[in-house]
Amino acid sequence: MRPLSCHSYGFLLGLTLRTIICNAFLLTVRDYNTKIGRTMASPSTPFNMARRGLETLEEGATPLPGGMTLYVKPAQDGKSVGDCPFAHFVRMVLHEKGLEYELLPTTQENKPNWLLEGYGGKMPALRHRRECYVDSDVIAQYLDFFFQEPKMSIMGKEATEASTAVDGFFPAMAKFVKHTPNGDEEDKEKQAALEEKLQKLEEHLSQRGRTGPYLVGDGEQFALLDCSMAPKLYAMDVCLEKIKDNPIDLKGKYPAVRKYMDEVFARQSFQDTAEYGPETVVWGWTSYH
Ligand SMILES: N[C@@H](CCC(=O)N[C@@H](CS)C(=O)NCC(=O)O)C(=O)O
Repeated sequence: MRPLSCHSYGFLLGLTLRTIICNAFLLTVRDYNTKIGRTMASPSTPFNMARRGLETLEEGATPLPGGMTLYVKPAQDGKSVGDCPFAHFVRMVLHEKGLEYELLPTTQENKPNWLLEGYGGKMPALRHRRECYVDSDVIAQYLDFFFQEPKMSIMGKEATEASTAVDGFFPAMAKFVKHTPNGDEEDKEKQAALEEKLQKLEEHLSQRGRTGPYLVGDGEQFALLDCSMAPKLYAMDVCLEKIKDNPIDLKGKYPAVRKYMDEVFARQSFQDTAEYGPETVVWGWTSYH
């Protein structure tokens, strides 16, 4: 048997270190999800990547910036960016961290085989050199773990409180927006369910002692949770006006929520990533009707 060269030892050391770091990342994600009571999809690890159609690693212990491609839902034309709030969330994190990436709106027909076979074709999918992650929460935490500036995940009691305040908002909003016709009994029930969630968020944002505009703790730190919520609130804002005939007076009934929405919509990372605009949001959401 040929002895291992220095290069091989370096590679093995790099692979071992990287495995340890990736596993630390996965444990952090699991810990975070357990703390906020969420389950997660199984992301790739160095050991299962080969099975998932990706090449084995040869680089150093920690991932480097660059070489990132984000596969996202396309708009109606099949080429421009679609209205996916989960993809928008990931893009906001990338922009907050100043990370460069290639954006690939991808139709079902154009999905690469490794994405279809290894990841069920799920999007958003972040390919980072020889690794791939799917599920917006997992991607966001991957980015925050390895590219720490600015640090955007906040742990502990304050994070749990903020997560609880937004829990169930998106499903309630989606059920209301997808329902037709507007104004029937079922529609009113779905509106009431959404308003319950808005009230919970209103109370959270109106708590005494908050000094900043954002969701977690005193509201001073812009966090992953804000990146996750901003596109979902944007979808609600557009759909209430353009699809549901303005049934909820946000400014009058939920002023703190309205103020929060205006604040996060004005954020540069949101502005830079909301190019799909209201028309695409309406197209996306009316496709369920
Ligand atoms: N739980 C997933 C949801 C992702 C999702 O629903 N993506 C949809 C659009 S919002 C999508 O990309 N659909 C197009 C496709 O899968 O081809 C996440 O957080 O990433």
